[in-house]
Amino acid sequence: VGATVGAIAHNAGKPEEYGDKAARCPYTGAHVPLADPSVGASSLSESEVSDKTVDAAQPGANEADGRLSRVRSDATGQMLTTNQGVPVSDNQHSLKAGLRGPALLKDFILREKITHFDHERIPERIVHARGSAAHGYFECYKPLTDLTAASLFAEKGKRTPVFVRFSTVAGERGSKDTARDVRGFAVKFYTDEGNWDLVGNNIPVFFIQDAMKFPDLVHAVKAEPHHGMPQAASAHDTFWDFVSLMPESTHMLMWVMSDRGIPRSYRMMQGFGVHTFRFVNAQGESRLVKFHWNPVLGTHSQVWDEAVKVSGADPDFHRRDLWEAIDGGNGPQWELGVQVFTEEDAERFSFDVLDATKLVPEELVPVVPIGRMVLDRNPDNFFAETEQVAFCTAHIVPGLDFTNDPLLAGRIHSYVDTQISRLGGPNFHEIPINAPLAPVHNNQRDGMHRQAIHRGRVAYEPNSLAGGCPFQAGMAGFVSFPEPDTGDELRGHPEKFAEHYNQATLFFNSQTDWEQAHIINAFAFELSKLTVPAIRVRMVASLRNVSDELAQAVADKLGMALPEPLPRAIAQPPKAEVDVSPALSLTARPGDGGVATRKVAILVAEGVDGGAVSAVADALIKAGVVVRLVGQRIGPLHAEGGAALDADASLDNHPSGVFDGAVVPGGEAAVTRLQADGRALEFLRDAFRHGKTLLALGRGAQLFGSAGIAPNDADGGLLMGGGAPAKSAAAFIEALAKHRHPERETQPPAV
Ligand code: HDD
Repeated sequence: VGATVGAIAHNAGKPEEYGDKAARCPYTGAHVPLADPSVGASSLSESEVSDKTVDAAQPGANEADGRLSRVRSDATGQMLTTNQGVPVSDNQHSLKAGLRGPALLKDFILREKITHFDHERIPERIVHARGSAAHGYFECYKPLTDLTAASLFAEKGKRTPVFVRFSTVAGERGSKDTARDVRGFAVKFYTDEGNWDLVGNNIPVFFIQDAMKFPDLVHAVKAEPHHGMPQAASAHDTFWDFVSLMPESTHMLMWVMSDRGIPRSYRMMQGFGVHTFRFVNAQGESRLVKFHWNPVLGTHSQVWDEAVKVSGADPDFHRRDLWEAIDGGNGPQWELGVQVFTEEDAERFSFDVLDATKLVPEELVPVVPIGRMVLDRNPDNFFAETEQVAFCTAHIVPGLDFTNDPLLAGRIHSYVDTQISRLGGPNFHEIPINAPLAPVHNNQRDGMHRQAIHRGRVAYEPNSLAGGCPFQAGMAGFVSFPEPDTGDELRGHPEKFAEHYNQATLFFNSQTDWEQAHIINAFAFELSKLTVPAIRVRMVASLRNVSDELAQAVADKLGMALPEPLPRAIAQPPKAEVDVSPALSLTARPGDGGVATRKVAILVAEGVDGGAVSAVADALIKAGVVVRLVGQRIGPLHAEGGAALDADASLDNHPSGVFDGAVVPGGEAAVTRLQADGRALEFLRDAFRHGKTLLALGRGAQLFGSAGIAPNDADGGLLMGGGAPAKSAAAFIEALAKHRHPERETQPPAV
């Protein structure tokens, strides 16, 4: 017992838990094969689909890493110097005129140190301020040359380095990870024809249809300007005032109020390019395209009570989760899928594909997998990479193009513009994390913080003095797709943009019972926080256009009468193509069935059954689970019979929210101690209420009884053991793979 458990005490065994050393060195291009990626239906032929696992992985996945090594700095074994490289003799004392005398102005060492410190902060992003990022690569399944000339899709097995940043939207840089919010999913592809930034979200639609409204939306959702509250929350008057006056936001509201707004992990959420983009092939032919990232681990979320508690227990919950998974060699993977369709297809749809508040149902156009993305390396420095990375929707490469989506048009301007003030000038493309792998040659010169040293006397074009260089690429360069003339200049929107509710209804009707219940609870919670009742009434009136069942349930929870439906912009909305889209439920993507990187607590106290602890811990670690022995305090304790154990977490520093499941081993003395510890009872009640997988061994079942949790055979996640620990552990692992057990939920919670 001591040996096994000792190995996981105080993180000493972390490498073994997460994988061996070799797997944790992705720099050499370690290739983790994709275990049967589960994605939606495909319109590719069978041979094309079965062809998608790449047989010959190319070594050296992260070319971008080599480029960054040019600027890496490592002080190991080095002397302390000033910024000018002058060795510093004393870093503890400023220069003074006498030991008790005044500090001297000529102390350039003190002044340089303080001055640099004074300027360490840069403005945070106006939205998506809080985020976490990682390096990795994208790997193409098969050539897509018939559809696009984009070089990253040109060859089977071709790898393109990526840097990906996930984020919340509303909170400030230091806010919590588990706020109810949209999550950013921004991917920078360092292609060999320049950088392509696919700046998406974990939700396939957006709140508004036109960039003209974006500053208003953001002002409404951010902390209210008079008192600076609330932080990282949409549950306040100004947000609901704005969205209740903006019916086009209703569809997106459904997604944000669903469990999509509180993901379990960045690794377990989808990503979407949101807008309709264009693929353009070498012949100049174009198809419309929507981009989808589907996580191999499946789509999983927290429940609200859990998200609230985890925000206190670990405000860095998602950042830590991503970092630890990559650090341990379990870098997350997504499949990139595309919905490809023609302009003629689009014209037939009941909605406008230029309207970012609408999605294209997968039943209408299937999602076809075209490649996979693996994140396998953590940044070396948060500021240099994660903070300074500058994503811009304007960063696009030959073979891709924009459409006339009016939201996208504003974005093409906004991102470049914002980087100029955020990163201090127009040369932000030279910051190492932003610099393309493709060579850069143009006549743009100078500006703040210029790094390149341009040679020669020619900085204009045309020229003869430099032989005409750099010369125009002509058709080999980026050629904008010739969009046909679309009419007179005017302010307004196309007719189909005026239908606001069909897809909100589609989303609600496509959810399971428990997902619908969570949506109702979320609306009721957010609206309960409003101080102006009229806003609440207007919002519930709007929900009547989505579903009377939803509106009534929300109204009941708010103790209010059901208002008349909000008048619609169009009296006769077009009939939607589909009534239900199973792909919109979180349950559509259960994941690969594995439990690697999931976290499990084994509750221990003096006198615990050490044999059971050891057997269960062994089985879990073998399955890739991260195990913590959670004690009444951290440190050594004695198992039944005297064997030494070491608790590497405590009921105070690791409450149940940070775990995916918990095990209570037997051992009479231990169970008696835990029965008298309110924290242990609270731990189990929370874990139960949050739908976690729970296992009791031997007398451990008595602790559940004390917590008010009764055995229930219908609950697939409540295993009251009885059998041998190893056998129980196997059943526990199977239940853990289901992520959560919503079938036990009652309204209000019984425990
Ligand atoms: Fe945006 C950041 C995603 C609409 C203006 N946005 C930002 C980030 C993501 C998105 C993921 C963070 C990038 C990073 O990690 O650095 N934004 C979206 C999506 C949208 C969207 C999916 C709708 C489809 N955004 C949108 C509009 C505008 C902006 C309509 C302005 C007209 N977004 C910005 C910005 C930010 C930004 C102000 C803030 C920081 C930054 O760009 O670099 O320019």
